Amino acid sequence: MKLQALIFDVDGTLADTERDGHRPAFNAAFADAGLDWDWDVALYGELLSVTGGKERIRFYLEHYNTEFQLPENSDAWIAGLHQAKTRHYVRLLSEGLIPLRPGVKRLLDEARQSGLRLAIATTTTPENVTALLEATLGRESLAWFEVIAAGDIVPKKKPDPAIFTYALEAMNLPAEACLAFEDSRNGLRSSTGAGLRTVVTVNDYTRHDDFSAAVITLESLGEPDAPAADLNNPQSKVIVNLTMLRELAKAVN
Ligand code: XBP
Ligand code: MG
Repeated sequence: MKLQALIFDVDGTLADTERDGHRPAFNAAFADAGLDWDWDVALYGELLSVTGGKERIRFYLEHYNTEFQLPENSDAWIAGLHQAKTRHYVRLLSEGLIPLRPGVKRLLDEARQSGLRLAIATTTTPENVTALLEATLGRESLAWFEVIAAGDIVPKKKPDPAIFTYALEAMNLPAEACLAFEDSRNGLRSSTGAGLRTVVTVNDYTRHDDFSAAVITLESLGEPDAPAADLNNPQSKVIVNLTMLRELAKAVN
């Protein structure tokens, strides 16, 4: 089937947001609340096994900080802490410290010029998506994406396929007409669970994950002056463009 749309994950895929964005934002919110919790780079890598910030805080308390006495209304308490984290995260992004990953802007531009439809399917909070797009591509870029499916819009977060299924239904497209872009094992399980062929671009937190279900696993989308390594074929360096994506969209897994 002809390729009609590209569906992008956000964290780790559009930009390397986790280590230097989400992580310090969580720590700043903890400090504001008078908590002495410190999520260092290594611990945060372990906590990334759970998607969703609120879910991640609860997982931390259940597995890494079991002494901590949660207040009675723990859902509301965690939600308040997480709102503070979102405020810090949006501020960090607005400072322009987190760039898009190589090839992202180039590919979005090419897709728009060719009339491909664009969507986002992410676990992160909607404000975070807006802040990233505004800070990196300008305010008008929000309108490039026909659907921005984010956060608690579906009852189950990745690896559940619900968020990708939601985006497909909102676009009224079958999975065979689309490609997904992901950076993590949980993300890949979600996209392939929705029937989507998926291009994976790894980052330092995810490069050792099992990506055997991806149509291709790359270091990044690549730029003309810095092509990206194919992790399963290290001699091959690629610059992901629409010609290549149309071929991948035909690939049978
Ligand atoms: C992203 C996440 C998110 C962010 C934090 O996963 O797991 O939880 O780390 O965002 P994916 P919130 O890239 O697979 O969508 O704190 O806003 O939940
Ligand atoms: Mg991701």
